[in-house]
Amino acid sequence: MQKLSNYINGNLSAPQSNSYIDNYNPSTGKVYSLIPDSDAADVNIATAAATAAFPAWSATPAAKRSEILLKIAQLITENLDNLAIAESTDNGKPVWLAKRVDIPRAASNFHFYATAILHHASESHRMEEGFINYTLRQPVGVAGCISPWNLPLYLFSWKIAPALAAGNTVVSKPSEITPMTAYLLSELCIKAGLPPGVLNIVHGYGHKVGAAITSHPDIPLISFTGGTKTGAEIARTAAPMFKKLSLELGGKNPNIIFADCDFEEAIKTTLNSSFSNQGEICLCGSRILIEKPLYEKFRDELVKRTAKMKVGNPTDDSVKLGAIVSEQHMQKVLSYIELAQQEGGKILCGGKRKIVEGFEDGYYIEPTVIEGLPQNCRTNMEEIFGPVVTLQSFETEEEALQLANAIEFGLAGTIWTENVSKAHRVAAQLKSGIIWINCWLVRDLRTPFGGMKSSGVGREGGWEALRFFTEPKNVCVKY
Ligand code: TXE
Repeated sequence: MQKLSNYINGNLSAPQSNSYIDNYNPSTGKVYSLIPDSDAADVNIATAAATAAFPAWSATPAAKRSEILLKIAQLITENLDNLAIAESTDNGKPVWLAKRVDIPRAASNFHFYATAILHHASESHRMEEGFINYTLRQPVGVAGCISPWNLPLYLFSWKIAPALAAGNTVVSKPSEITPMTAYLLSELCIKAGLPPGVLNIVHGYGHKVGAAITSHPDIPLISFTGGTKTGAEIARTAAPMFKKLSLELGGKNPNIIFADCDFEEAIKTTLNSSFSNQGEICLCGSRILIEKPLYEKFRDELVKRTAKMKVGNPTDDSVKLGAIVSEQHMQKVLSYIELAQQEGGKILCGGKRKIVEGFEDGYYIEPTVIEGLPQNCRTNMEEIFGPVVTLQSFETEEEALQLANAIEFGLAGTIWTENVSKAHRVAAQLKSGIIWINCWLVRDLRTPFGGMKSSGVGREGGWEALRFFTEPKNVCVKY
């Protein structure tokens, strides 16, 4: 069985413990590879390598750093098919989705920051009294990057590309549930000629490797995407050490559908925002709020189309939903469907584990639509992170906003209306970091990305990420 390696100081190596964790293929429920069960000892070695590599990498001209990162982007593109299959095998998502979204986006992340760094300029402030200030934006040092399992290479590269472009070195940890494409990336980094120690990838559990990264005194900056509970734990560790912190956490995003929307567009996109990637995207809309006059028509059409969505073998191109990432996560999602019924919800379609012929042990769930629940129940307040959405109706704009904002999360939201004034009015009042009007998940990498409230702290994307991964220093000169 294939054994993955850590990537430390330019070498592919076994963990110090020499022990391994089973890696499951969620579409079959079978173990198919082994992941290093690394611990603090490996993180210490990786951090020492990253610390040693920092002076040379941060002094490398941006154009040279850019060249190497562009080479990595090119290698990702050349290996698109292999990487997409690997991502699907590890995560359960349809291969076509990984080919169309995950892997091209990973290449774009490197491409974007490799070129952005060439345009990264800093500010200067002249004072009338004969002084001039300029801001030096210097790389911070060793950046700790911890990423989740839902968009494995996409989110892993979203962190390490700007960190490296800005001149930091990195100690990173992909999710232990989906480590494969990060491992394949380490092979590509070697091919691309990334100097040893610049990027280190340590595989293993969050409570061992992740905790060792967040508490390491020589890692002054942490970028994390994952669950809100884990984010709170990381913040507790990092705060007394005064680390720079960027946290992208959970969501419970509303889709606000006004009666004057373009019905067909709203339905089509809502299907996507509900069930893309099996609903395992922090940006998925999981609470669909529909203006009363449209409620029944919208509900009936959504349910009709949801019931027709094909769930199954992720390598089948006609499949819309693949497998849920792990047995544990499948059980969590199913327990929320159970809870929704106890709370008085009515299942309009789906609601069960799906047994797929030939893949009987795989972790599949039927796309599920639920109605009849009040906003203040757990089903409508907590992140489920699976193919489950609830429907609620509202009568006024104020009520829509009140429902939309009545949660601890504030990551994203969509607004559907043909009334421009109303769209802007509602967008301004939604307490979320990202709003889409009459669309969903349209991503321009220049825009600020992140959430409010329990959805996170800080923004990444565009200049925001380059600002986060650098330390501003003001230099004041008398002339
Ligand atoms: O995430 P974890 P889990 C949400 C979603 C999901 C819930 C829990 O609701 O059901 O979080 O998922 C590492 N110190 N999202 O438990 O554990 C871990 O190894 C440092 C939303 O799988 O947060 C992995 O690499 N690191 C989300 C990463 O954190 C630790 C995507 C994320 O895993 C750690 C995923 C620790 N103590 C889940 N413990 C999104 N925002 O997109 C774990 N990790």
